[in-house]
Amino acid sequence: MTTFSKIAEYSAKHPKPADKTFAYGTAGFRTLGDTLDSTVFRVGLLAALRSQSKEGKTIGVMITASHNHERDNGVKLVDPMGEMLQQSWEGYCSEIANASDEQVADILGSIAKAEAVDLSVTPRVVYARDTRPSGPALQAALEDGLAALNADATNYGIVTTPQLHYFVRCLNTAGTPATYGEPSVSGYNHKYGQAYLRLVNGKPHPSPLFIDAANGVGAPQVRSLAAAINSPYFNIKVFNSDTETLGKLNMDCGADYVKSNQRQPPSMELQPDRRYCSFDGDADRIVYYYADAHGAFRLLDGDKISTLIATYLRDLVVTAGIDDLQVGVVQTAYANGSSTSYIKDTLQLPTSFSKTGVKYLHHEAEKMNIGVYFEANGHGTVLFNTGAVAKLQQATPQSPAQADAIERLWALRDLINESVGDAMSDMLLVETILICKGWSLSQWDAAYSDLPSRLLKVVVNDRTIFNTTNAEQTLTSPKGLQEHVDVLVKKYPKGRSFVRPSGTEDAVRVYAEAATRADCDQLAYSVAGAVFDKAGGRGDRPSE
Ligand code: G16
Repeated sequence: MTTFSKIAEYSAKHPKPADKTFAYGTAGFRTLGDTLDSTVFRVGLLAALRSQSKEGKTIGVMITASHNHERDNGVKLVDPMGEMLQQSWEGYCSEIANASDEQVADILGSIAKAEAVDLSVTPRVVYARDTRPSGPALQAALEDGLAALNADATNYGIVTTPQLHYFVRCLNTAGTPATYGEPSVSGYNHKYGQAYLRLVNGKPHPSPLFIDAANGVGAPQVRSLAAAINSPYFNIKVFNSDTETLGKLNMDCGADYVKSNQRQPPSMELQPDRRYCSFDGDADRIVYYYADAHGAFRLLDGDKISTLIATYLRDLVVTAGIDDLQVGVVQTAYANGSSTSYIKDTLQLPTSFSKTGVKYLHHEAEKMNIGVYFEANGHGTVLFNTGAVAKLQQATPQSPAQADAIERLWALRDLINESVGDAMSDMLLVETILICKGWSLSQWDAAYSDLPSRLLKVVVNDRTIFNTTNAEQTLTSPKGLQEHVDVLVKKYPKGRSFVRPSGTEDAVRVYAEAATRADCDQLAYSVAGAVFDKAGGRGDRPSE
């Protein structure tokens, strides 16, 4: 039986900073790493309670700030199937993170009561962290939270965020028909590596893939994956792999840098005909890029990845002769307008839009038989819902081609990390499709042309005054700002722009696209300027 008797003693070691308010945002708590001690301790308590509320299923805790600056850190909970924490519990996270030190045990008790938690169940929690310097101290705080509730806790060390999600799903499905794999790094490498080889065997060997690992945990982990695959089908060269030197994580490298700046990391010189990709700091995002015939940088972001995957899956479903197996795509407001038109008009696949945050896209994708979801920033995956699995099981092939397509769909499902967006699993999926089609990156890129787009950040005094509706594309406050944005957008052919507060950084994001690069940049900077002037901009006013 869990008692809360030890909480006060442990809590005293992890006092909450009086002047701070914490909010469980787009991807958990994210802020300066050295302010998060009390929050991570309390997340440990809540993780244990969450496990008890799920009859002792294993809950995951990941300590990471992913794409954010090295001085930041964060923490998020992973639910039993490896998915993001159920949204109704996010409020509890914020509530307990902001409680006074003396209130912690009482609040935990009231959550236990509200959720009718059986405190006699043994809590099971697994945890891991990325390579950030604040990680070890935060891990110790988490361990105190878990010890205070006598949780059965396992430390998975330094792994990628998607690997932790995978372990959680493996642990909770072991011995069931939904068994997912071995809950270890070698189990992960084996599962995804073998599925990859099943799909590409017999095809021509690819040229090397050049990977920018953002100086993060993706570097050692992708090398370990390559060692496990141990085949000319996976020949990689890893750049930006320094996880030891302070200040290097995500600095002028990584998926967020490449997507936001629309250029390769300065540390990499692009050669024509080569394939490049970038992970982010915890390897849950990936973008591809190359130099075109004129040496110009060309980006293949999350939209391009999702259209590549959706096209391939749609073609396999057609070849398999499974008529009513529907493939759909979920995007956010950041999706390039050209990608949305391509999915709707050329591929003729259903699309739907959700708010930013993979937790929202994931739930939208679950409604589709095969739901491909990606954010433009390269964060996404594919889900096969129970209807899709049943249809695949019932399919009776009438020809060798149909049998092959069905087998490939099963192998693809094994290649995909369905618990969350995963740079390494997504990379193997993209490589598979390129190898099977015999495509270069420019052939992939030729499907449609992106509209010029620009993503800017504006630092303001208080980003909580920004509220949105319409999948975060329309501001409802500050008063009058949306009307101003609308006037600016109307000036530019194919113009589109929106403003939303970030859930992971202390900034407001401005997205713009338009028919030409010059128009797009003018629109982006005029909207960012309006935000700065009318809503308490801080620091330098955004300018081209
Ligand atoms: C996280 C979320 C993503 C989101 C990104 C930016 O990514 O998991 O879904 O797109 O933050 O969110 P925002 O614009 O609210 O700051 P990551 O890679 O940092 O975990």
